[in-house]
Amino acid sequence: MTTMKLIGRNLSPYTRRIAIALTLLDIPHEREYLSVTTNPQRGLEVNPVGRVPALQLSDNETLVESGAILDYLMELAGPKSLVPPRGKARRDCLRLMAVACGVLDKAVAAIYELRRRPAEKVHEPWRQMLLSQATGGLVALEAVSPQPWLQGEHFSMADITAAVTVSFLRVMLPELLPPGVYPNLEALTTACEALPAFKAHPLETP
Ligand SMILES: N[C@@H](CCC(=O)N[C@@H](CS)C(=O)NCC(=O)O)C(=O)O
Repeated sequence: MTTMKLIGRNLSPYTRRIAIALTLLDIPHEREYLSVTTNPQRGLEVNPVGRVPALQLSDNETLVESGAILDYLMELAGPKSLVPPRGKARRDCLRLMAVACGVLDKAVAAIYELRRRPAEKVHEPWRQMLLSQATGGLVALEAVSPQPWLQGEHFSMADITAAVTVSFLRVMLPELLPPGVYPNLEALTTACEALPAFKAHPLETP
């Protein structure tokens, strides 16, 4: 294998942020649109913990975990990196990405609570706890107030991660985004989704 291969589908926001970064960085790649829900066995073949995304670099090297995959891609990108190289700007970017991914982790867990359990085994207080944690992250991101991006003039992986998060929630957990509550995040997401790299990897419907 000579071209790297991104494994995972664009319904996964963790996968989608990698796909968008690959396109923005002009890194040639192939895709395997794997759903680990319908094909858990393949998920375990590509990642010991059966999750997407995975990035296959060669027949004997596969990266897992979207943050670790991005670390590799940004190293490859050098000066075109979508994460600032050092200092406060880098720390801010990593923190914003972590908050957005935290929102996703909690939202995905809340979705699994409803979709993966029999109705009589859903523990509503736990689901509400997950929703309040996800909301905490959204409120923190909203407070950053993009101008026009989360890091001012510098578009970064923080914007990509926040936007794929909001787009995913709009479809999968709209109760987390009551109309008018997150105007800054809504505007940021609209601006990101208008970019060709986002349009090249549209969110899939479940
Ligand atoms: N922290 C991981 C999260 C990946 C993740 O949770 N992916 C979901 C798809 S959105 C998945 O594969 N879920 C299957 C499972 O956990 O069983 C990352 O950033 O890559």
